[in-house]
Amino acid sequence: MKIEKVTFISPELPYFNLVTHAVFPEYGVPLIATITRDAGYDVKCYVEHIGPIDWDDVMKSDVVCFHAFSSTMPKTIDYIKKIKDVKPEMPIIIGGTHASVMWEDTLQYCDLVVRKEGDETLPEVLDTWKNDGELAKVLGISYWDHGKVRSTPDRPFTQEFETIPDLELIQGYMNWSRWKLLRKLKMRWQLLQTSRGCPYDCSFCIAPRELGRAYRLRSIDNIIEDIKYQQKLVGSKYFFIVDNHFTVNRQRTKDLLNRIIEEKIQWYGICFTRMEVARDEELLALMKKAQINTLYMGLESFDNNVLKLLNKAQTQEGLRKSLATIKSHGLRVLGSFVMGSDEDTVDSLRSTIQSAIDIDIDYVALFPLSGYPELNSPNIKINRFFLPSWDRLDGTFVMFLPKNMKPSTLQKEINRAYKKFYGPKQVMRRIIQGDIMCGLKRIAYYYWSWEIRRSTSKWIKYLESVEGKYYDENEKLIEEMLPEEGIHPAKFPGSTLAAGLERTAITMGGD
Ligand code: B12
Ligand code: SF4
Repeated sequence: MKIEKVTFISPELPYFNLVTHAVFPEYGVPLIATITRDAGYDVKCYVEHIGPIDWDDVMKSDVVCFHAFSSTMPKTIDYIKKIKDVKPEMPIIIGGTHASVMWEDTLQYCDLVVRKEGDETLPEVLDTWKNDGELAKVLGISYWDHGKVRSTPDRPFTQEFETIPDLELIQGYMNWSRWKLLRKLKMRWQLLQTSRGCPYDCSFCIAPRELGRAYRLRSIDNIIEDIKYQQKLVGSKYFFIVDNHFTVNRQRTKDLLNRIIEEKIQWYGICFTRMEVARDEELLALMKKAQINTLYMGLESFDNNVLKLLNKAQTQEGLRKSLATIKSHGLRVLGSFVMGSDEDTVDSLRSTIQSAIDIDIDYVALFPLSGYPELNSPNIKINRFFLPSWDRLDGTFVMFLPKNMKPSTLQKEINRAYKKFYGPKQVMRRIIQGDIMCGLKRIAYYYWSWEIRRSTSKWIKYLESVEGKYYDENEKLIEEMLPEEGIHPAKFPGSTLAAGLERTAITMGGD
């Protein structure tokens, strides 16, 4: 097959989200586009919220590759249809977390799915197609083979990931002047990866499954080169470190921080970490000195029963102690909370947000419990999913039936918690405490959380219109009322049951 021109598309998210106000590609997209370019292909990359898709150009491709979030699946499906209407023979590949987990469903819409990391898999697929080789030999893919679905075994996790994503491959990336950013209320954020994997195994989290529990490191020289390249390219100071857990290997984190200090890098960094970071005060001091000022921490709850159920390996007492130590180093904490597990009640949710206020956590991000409608989904049984379409699975909308409150109640409680945390009273409190910066930022977050509240209000109405008969007068879920296949049958929008197993022969490892 002739393959020269490969196009990547990442459709825009349909609803307000964490980064609505950021110019911010998904990290894996320019990365994998660069790897493909370096493998000798003519590559273009469209990240729809950054620059418009030139469809005439897309139609000239030899292969089109989509990155899909669950929430962008409906749009992805439309786009594939648009391409196939004009060029039915165009090979379409989908990759990313959604495709990796829901691969049978995803395969209904494309020719081939790359599961998990694509660094090595995608170039191998393209080379195999180009040289008329055997796909069955490529690890980590699922594909159609004469009307049958075939899945090869998982590929071992990539050990080396030293490619610096070429951001100029993203069409329109450089067309964001300061004026345009201001007009569109956006700001540039740069992305950086220094490690992959997380050794923990929190039950709701996809990270260990997607990127493994073994911790893999990128070389410090390569990281520094990446930071300098990005700063030179766009002059932005703001960097989001996408590592699932930045401080697993403390000595190595210190080495990196020392190098950042030595190189006199002027930036503002934010990283994901856990409470164990507070055991090492030297590390905290270095983080502050290296200007990684904000720690994005999966606190999840201040209720020990919830923490236990989520397998967080942390307690509220430990969290309180760690947070005090972290704050004593002048670091900011963005606390992330997962709301609505089977141990949560309205009271536990309210007391968690009150604790966040009392402890003076600087910022919060609140997520309803989430997962994928799989047969063995860890926290949410498949028949409790509530997903009329994929677009709602974006971490903002309640898309399951909680045990101890109606879904609409959970959605309202999240909105209430945002309003309380970022409300005028808390803004004033921070300003009176002398933390003007935090106060001002909270005003911006208040606006942002208002957008989220506005975006979820229609969903609340929808939930209210359908949830009633599944709950008793105390808002306890009546599980017997749930049909085995769920309310929106498990066949839709796409579970393991959904790919129509009867229609396909699933083979692992070729024939
Ligand atoms: C870091 C991170 C963030 C950061 C930075 C995001 C960014 N722009 O890069 C922040 C905190 C800002 C964030 C925000 C959001 N995130 Co986020 N995020 C992650 C996290 C923890 C790591 C992603 C990452 O960088 N991985 C490292 C790179 C190397 O991996 P990768 O991007 O997956 O790419 C590799 C493969 O997937 C594959 N691949 C990717 N694309 C393609 C395309 C093709 C064609 C092929 C072949 C292969 C391929 O190859 C790549 C290289 O190996 C993941 C969870 C996880 N997977 O660990 C969630 C995750 C991706 N996020 C998720 C969500 C929902 C969001 C938000 C929508 C939340 C919200 N409501 O606001 C926003 C969306 C923002 C956006 N537009 O990017 C979900 C997606 C869930 C889903 N069902 O779709 C995830 C999976 C977490 C979860 N809840 O399960 N996120
Ligand atoms: S929530 Fe954080 S600590 Fe837990 S498995 Fe996921 S990345 Fe690791």
